[in-house]
Amino acid sequence: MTPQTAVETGTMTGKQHIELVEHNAAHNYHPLPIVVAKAEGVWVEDVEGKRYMDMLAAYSAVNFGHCHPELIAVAKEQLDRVTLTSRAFHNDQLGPLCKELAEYCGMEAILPMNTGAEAVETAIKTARKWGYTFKGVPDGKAKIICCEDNFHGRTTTIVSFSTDPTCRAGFGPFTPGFEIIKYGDIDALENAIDDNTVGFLVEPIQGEAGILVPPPDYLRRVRELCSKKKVLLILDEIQSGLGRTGRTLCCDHDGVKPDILILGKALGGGIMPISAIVSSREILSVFHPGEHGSTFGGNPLACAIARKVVQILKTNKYQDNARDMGEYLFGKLRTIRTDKVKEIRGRGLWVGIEFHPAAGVARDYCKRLMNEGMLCKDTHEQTMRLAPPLCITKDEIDWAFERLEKVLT
Ligand code: PXG
Repeated sequence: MTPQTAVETGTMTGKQHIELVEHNAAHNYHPLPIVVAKAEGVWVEDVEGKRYMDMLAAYSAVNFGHCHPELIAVAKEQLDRVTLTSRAFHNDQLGPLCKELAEYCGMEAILPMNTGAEAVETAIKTARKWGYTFKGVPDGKAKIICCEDNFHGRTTTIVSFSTDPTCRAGFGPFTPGFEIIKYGDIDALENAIDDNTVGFLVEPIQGEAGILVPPPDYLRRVRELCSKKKVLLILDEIQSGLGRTGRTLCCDHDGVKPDILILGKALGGGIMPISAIVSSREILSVFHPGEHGSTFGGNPLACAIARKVVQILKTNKYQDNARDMGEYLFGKLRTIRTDKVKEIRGRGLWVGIEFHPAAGVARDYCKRLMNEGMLCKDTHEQTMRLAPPLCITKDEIDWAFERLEKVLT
């Protein structure tokens, strides 16, 4: 069958699907050659009916598993009621979500957006305006400190403070107002803070950098320093948050509360993009009508789903399973005897396996695992990331481990 006929009859092979993307879409990704047609829990199925275990969970956007029945039910119910009002009018899901999410995070108020990058942009605007309003920073002088190897998204401002040449090259001129310091280095932060510093934007564990875990007391000391110097601590928990590390937020491990918390990905239950910054009423009071927003931000469909996500999180079921299955998986990984692996690190169900340069690139291992029926993804050249949906069972970990052991040794 020719590709055109196959498109029309909906009977395309995986190869034909990939060719369509190659020919008709920008090449801003390099996906593994699998075409998913449906999914449930930790399993996905390709267009030819082959099943794979998903050990990536859409970079933590599918923390509660694919097509979680309660989330799908809420989405379907909301689809039949109302999906979008814009913020020109109120809707009956936004208010409840704001209260429920803010309270659940132990904070006071939220500002909803859609994608993670939008929420990061929102945090940047908030911190700058807060600096001018509450800290007396001269207009146009606000400085935000960020870390080397950060990943906070793809907008022109966000790539302005990226240190990854691939993210930046060709996209200048860049937004000023950011200073980059070494991650995990408290002295570097102390030295970088000046009178015009309004915020420190940081990931509690750096995901895209390769699941880099900072020194044990880092976050606590960052919190103390930011409080002492009147600098907003802005934690990007878009990937680390909502159960991934075995606690609701990664910063919960350290008993640290940020001034601005950034959430995204799993907040939409893997169904709708919804992100938010969560903060205090005082900090969020910097915004007045017209100063910030988004057509879809706070839409009732996404809010209804996010409300169910908060309810699901309140059971602690997924956090507990991430902790227990994470310990189980790390325990098993440590038994592997191989000279290929340089380091295994992470927290909860978030694992980075770094290969020695001589052992080849991580992508090759991901391809081999794909052939064994398991999907995961490399980050940078040498690190493979495992981040399965948090509903994964012990038997499923055993299944995954068999394949990992085979491919790693
Ligand atoms: N902060 C962190 C820590 C992230 O991991 C973002 C912000 C941006 O979120 P949005 O929703 O704007 O992508 C992320 C995103 C990709 C990709 O395809 C993105 C992430 C991880 C892997 C791939 O751009 N993380």
